[in-house]
Amino acid sequence: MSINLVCTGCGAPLQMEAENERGYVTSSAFLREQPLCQRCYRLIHYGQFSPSSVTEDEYRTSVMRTLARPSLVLYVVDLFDFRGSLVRGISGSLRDHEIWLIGNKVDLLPRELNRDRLSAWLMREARRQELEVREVFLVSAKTGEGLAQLWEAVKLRARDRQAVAIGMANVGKSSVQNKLLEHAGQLEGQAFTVSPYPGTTLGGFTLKLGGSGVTLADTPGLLGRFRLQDRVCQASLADIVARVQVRPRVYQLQPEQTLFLGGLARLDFIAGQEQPFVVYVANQLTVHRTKLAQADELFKRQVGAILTPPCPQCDASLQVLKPKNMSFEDGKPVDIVISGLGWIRLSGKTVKLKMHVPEGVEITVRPALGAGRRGAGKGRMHGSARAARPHITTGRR
Ligand SMILES: Nc1nc2c(ncn2[C@@H]2O[C@H](COP(=O)(O)OP(=O)(O)OP(=O)(O)O)[C@@H](O)[C@H]2O)c(=O)[nH]1
Ligand SMILES: [Mg+2]
Ligand SMILES: [Zn+2]
Ligand SMILES: [Zn+2]
Repeated sequence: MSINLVCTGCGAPLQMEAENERGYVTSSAFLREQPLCQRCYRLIHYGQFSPSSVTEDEYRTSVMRTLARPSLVLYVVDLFDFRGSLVRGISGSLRDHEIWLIGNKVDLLPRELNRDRLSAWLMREARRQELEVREVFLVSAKTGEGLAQLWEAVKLRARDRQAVAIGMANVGKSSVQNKLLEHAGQLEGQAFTVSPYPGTTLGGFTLKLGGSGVTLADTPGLLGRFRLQDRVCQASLADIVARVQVRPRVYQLQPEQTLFLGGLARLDFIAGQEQPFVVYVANQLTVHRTKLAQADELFKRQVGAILTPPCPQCDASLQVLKPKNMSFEDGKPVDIVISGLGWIRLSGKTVKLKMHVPEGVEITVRPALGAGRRGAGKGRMHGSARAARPHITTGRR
């Protein structure tokens, strides 16, 4: 029997035949007013996650179907991994709709990053991706920051159309939608299923809010081989995803020194003057400094042990790092961004480096995010005015 209904948590079409496939629902759960599939049930009640993700084709079909109605697109990005949040090749499909860029997880960013400049930067980056963004909101579905404003705006401007959350897996689409539900006063009953693992939402589906007349739509996210958070195992995910505000770690390095970010990325300082390298990764990730001459040997012996993640359960492709030469002339500070892991801020002094990451993981370079040398501490700051104190590690070995 095929049932013409979807799970009210993840959007998967419900079915009663195959227990191990998505959308499986028991007959008693099916009879509930808001049926939940078994996968959502286990996730919500026992924290058990069964991996399942949509293929690129399924993704596009599901998004296109959702966007067939007049929509206000809430394009959700994870501020900690902006580039990794961009859905490749989707701009064309969004062209007919108004787009708002929702920079989520703002709670993770160090406070030294000026919010106004961040918004302006997001707007520029979006334009570069050919996204005609009308508004930018910086929010945190975790702390609630910025969500009252977003809800007010949605309520006002999405009466005659649905507000659809779009974006890569794990950026927080469902979490943001749940916060909007909360602001709408719809606390009980339905909620979009959320989990720490990418690939939670499996289909596009809508939820009409009583009272306000607003309809919210959630869509699945895409996974990408170029993002580390989509490549590590479930246990290692907890080691690389930032949970609280990131504390920048400053390493004053001399040439011929190496930094390992866990065992997933490695920076070799080949040539240049002694200078600071500021690491922005999850606080719980171990950063290890060593001599360049010893780095190969250390990696061989310690990958999966001191240099972890990857762990033995992670995909074998993560146990091999591919080198890439990079050099920078004297100029403004830049960030080297490792998709799904974080970034390293260079001082702006001339430098020759070798960056190593697993095959396929994207490395990009951007002007240093937020405060540059002069801008630090100036301008309007939201929230606490105190800048995060960098943690300084000296050049001695
Ligand atoms: N620190 C922080 N974590 C967040 C925030 N919003 C969401 N998360 C976490 O990010 C993870 C993913 O959240 P989801 O809402 O399931 O993300 P999604 O985009 O719907 O993911 P898919 O359904 O897999 O595409 C969960 O662990 C959330 O708790 C935020 O503002 N700050
Ligand atoms: Mg989701
Ligand atoms: Zn479900
Ligand atoms: Zn692992």
